[in-house]
Amino acid sequence: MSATMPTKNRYVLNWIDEMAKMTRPEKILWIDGTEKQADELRREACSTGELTKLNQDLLPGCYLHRTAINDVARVEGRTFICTRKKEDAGNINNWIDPKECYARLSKLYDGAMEGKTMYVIPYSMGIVGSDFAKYGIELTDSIYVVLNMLIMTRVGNDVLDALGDDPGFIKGLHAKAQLDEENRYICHFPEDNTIWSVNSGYGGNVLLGKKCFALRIASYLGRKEGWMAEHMLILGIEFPDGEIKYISAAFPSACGKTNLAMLIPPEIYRKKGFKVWTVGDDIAWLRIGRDGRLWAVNPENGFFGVAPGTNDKSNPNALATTKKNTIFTNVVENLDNETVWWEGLDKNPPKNALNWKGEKWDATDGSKGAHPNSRFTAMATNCPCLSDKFNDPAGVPITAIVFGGRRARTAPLVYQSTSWQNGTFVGSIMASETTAAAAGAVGVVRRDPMAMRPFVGYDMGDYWGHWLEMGKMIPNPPKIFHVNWFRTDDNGQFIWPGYGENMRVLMWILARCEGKVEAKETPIGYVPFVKDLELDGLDVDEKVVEGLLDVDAKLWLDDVAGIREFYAQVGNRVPAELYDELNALEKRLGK
Ligand code: OXD
Ligand code: MN
Repeated sequence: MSATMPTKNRYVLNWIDEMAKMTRPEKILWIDGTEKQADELRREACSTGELTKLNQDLLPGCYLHRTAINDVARVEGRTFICTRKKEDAGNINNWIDPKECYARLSKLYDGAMEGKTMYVIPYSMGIVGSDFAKYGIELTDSIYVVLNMLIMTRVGNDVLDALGDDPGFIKGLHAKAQLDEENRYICHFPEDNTIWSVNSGYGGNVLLGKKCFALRIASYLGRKEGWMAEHMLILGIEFPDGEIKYISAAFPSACGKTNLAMLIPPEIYRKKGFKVWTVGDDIAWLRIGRDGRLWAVNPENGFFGVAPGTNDKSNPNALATTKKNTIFTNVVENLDNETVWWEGLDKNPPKNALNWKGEKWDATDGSKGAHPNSRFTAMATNCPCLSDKFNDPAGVPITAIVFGGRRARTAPLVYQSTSWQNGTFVGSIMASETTAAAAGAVGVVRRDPMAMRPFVGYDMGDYWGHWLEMGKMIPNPPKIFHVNWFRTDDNGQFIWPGYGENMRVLMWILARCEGKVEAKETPIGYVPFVKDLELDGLDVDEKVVEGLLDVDAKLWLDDVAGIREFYAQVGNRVPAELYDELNALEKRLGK
């Protein structure tokens, strides 16, 4: 490499040399974070068809990308945690011995960048130079990855300056190779600070700062270093007197995390002067502050949101966020005005259009135009309700942690755990059901503890142990709650209106944190008295809300049996304290 290198860090340079020897790119380009360089790359990507420039009057700075048809989502079955000892990866993760994995993938990377450019992306998760920040370098042969990373993370030479001569950076290697599904691997080597991804071009598999680093590797580092990396949104509720209380919340995919993070308060609150501010929609890094509270940052710099269903009712803030400098992936291309469309945007699908595969498409044929997992990648700073603490290196103090799942019957609208240990238990038993709404049937339960099932970079039992340890170390911990927006009636219809109305539940949660309201004790924890939920302006009967809050011991006893099975699957590192919680719950339920 030439003398014009933006760093002298020998760990960085030696590693890049080694990776380049294996992948053999024609040239190497350092990404410097400048608009000038990004623009050249956009131009190049448009010339090869990797990107399509959209209507710059209607959607300034916006582009469209299509992935390969066989490459549209994260691939949990091809995602591996490669610790030296299998038991350290645990039973929930896929595992390959690191030596074997390096050898297997080296063959796939061999010459994979021949005739191509290797882009070197120095990036920071968190604000460069802050206590929370962690640095990574991603090597990739994809301009799409570069342009997405420029939105989703903080990229540039200041990252290299902040890293200095330190070896402490996450080494990420990505090559599209042949996009061969059979040989697709998303591999994490937490003991080596390394991520190798090959044969994919889909965001969740290749934007290595996101799930791979900020959750899988970071969760491992968090355990070692005494902090937490969680699959959580962060939002602030501003009271009329200007005080802001922050909540972080973990939900499995398809439970409306981005919508909750950007919610518009119902009129009753708006009129009084309440506001909601978004700090993050997907990932939170949490540390104990000097004041003894738990403080959170969103380590990302943008949103990689699901497009379908996003509209000016469900999430006007997200929609506004996508109106400039956004990369759309796998949505419908409107050929008449060079804009984009997706199912649920509005009721006017374009007539002259291409679907996500790039085929001529018309909604009247009954097929979907956008892929259900089509995405927008947009700068956080585009978001109208972005918190002014988004760029605060200290983060925000968390008052409440909320877990949520999609349960047709079992979980009430909201309940409060009785302690940090009990709250950890509540997180560990989180679950979502696949809904068979039409038949009114209750679906299959998938346990997704803390919404981290696909994202913990080590053994799940040890991860729960880390939660318990953190609880002992936080002098003034947040209170822990569970919500369920998804209870259904006998016809399979959702009972609770959801969306912005969820703020009513968040307000009860905050009131509980401040000791302002009493609650009803049940076997699973504290649930609200209906009188303490703000129902004004809501078209839901008090009796119905009463029903939403009930705890059916029979259903919960069935659940206890399911939890036992899941704990057995997690294996022998499940902390004894969680079994104590489970046994005590079973007893309280009357078994
Ligand atoms: C996810 C995502 O899959 O945030 O959870 O993309
Ligand atoms: Mn997510």
